[in-house]
Amino acid sequence: MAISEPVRRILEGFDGERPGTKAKLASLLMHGRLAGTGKLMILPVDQGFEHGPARSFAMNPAAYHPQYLFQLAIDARLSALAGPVGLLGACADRLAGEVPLILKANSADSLAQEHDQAVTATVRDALELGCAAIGYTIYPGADRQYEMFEEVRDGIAEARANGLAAMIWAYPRGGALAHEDETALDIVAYAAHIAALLGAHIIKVKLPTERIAQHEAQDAYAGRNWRSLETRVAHVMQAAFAGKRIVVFSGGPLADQRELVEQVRAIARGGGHGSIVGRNSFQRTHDEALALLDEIAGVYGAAEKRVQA
Ligand code: FBP
Repeated sequence: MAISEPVRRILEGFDGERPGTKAKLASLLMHGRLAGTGKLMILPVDQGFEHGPARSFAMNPAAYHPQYLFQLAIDARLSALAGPVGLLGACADRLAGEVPLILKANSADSLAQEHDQAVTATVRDALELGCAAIGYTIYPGADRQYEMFEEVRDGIAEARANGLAAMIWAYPRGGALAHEDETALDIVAYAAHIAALLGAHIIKVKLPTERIAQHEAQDAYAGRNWRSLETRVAHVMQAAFAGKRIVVFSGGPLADQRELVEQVRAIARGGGHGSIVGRNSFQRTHDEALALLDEIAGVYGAAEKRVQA
């Protein structure tokens, strides 16, 4: 596999990393419609765990079936499918090699009140499933954040020792954070930075708002205009080791296609590495999802059509 120049530059940002882990990052960056562009489009499907099955799949019941979700990622020629061990295990053997996999190795449900995640899979599971990476959620700000950081530290160390890449879903919440603080610019940038410091190669955050939540950070953010999403994305990239870590932005709840594509344009202009779009993919019909993902891929510079002539 020849590595494109944009991907080579991204990999240089990981100099000092183990060759096996860098090769896994290269395999993600060189797969699918966005292969070689330096951008990623990932389908995450852990919402059944996080939000419950009906809230996740009732809108498009085909999506209750793991094979539908695999096939969607394959048909859209996405960079990867991310999900918990049971979901990946349901189809990984039959569809081995058709789409790179990221094992979501911790999970939470919305039945609990505490902001915490249980470790629900191991590095061994990721290796057996043929995954390129293992992923964990952290909740910076939560009362149990330090235990989560320690669990993730152990998981990432083991993943790297076994030649896997590591991804962190960095979602501030809980503790003293008000709901609107979770997506405040300073808080999202802080969460991305913590994820980079914990050793994540790929970091997932929500799109930041203009809000600055921390009183102590007001001065540091004063005197700049944060009105454009592009500028805010660029700041989050800065917080991720000056753009040396791969940062992808989440899709969020089902939204209008035009609005989503506008957000993707801002992510691209701000130097973000791509999108991780779950509900907005599998809560649409298969054809509508492909149309949306095609348009997003076009914004990120996909060179070829999804279905080759
Ligand atoms: P979406 O594109 O559906 O927002 O998926 C991204 C994701 O990170 C999922 O992996 C996760 O289940 C979900 O968001 C969590 O969303 P929330 O924090 O809003 O519960």
